[in-house]
Amino acid sequence: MTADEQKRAAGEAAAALVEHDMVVGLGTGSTAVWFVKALAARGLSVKCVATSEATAALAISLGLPMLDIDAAGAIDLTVDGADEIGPGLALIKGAGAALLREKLVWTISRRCVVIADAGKRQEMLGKKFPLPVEVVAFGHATTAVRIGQVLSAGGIAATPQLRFGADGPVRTDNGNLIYDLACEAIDDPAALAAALKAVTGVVDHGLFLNLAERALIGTDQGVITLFS
Ligand code: A5P
Repeated sequence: MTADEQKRAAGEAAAALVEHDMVVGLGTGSTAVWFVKALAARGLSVKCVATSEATAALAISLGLPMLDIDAAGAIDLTVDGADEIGPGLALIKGAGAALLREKLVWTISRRCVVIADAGKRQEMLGKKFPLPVEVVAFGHATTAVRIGQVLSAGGIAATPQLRFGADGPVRTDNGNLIYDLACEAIDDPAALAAALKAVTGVVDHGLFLNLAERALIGTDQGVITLFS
């Protein structure tokens, strides 16, 4: 099975968890796309809250009814991808630069299900994927220096790298910038999460801790479920 086939299997398995009349959080990224398509194909009476403009556009094109996050208030079930899945279902997210809206949706969800291909599982967070941090544009280089100091204090020798796309620095849906932190290993995700969040200018980071209720992982042997 290719990684994309595994993503599709996980997304379709997650769509089977959705019930009539639920408010559903729609994740962002290539795995979440499979979920959104499978959910739309079920034709349930649901309302959806999107975690990015891209996902909203896809969902609307498929006829899914959308709800503003503030109108939703609470969400029954959110399904989203991840870049790394570590012990206890601690996650790194944000390769698609949607981490802030994702976290806003996840934190008001009764249940969060992460969907992924098998390659996303890691024994320790940070080994494979850089940790994204969303930063306000004003003074961002100064904020990056302070992020570097936080990393040094935590024994992480990484220099924050401003994320670029084809047209220059990547802007998030919220107009902010992304710095990527190639941590190599994150021994204490909770401590790093708190220290990053305390830096003025940091809006949020891609560490999603104690949020996922379960993971549906596509593997060559089928979709396996991991619980937190
Ligand atoms: C979007 O910002 C991310 O958090 C994605 O959910 C994550 O990068 C997973 O993306 P894929 O499903 O494309 O691997």
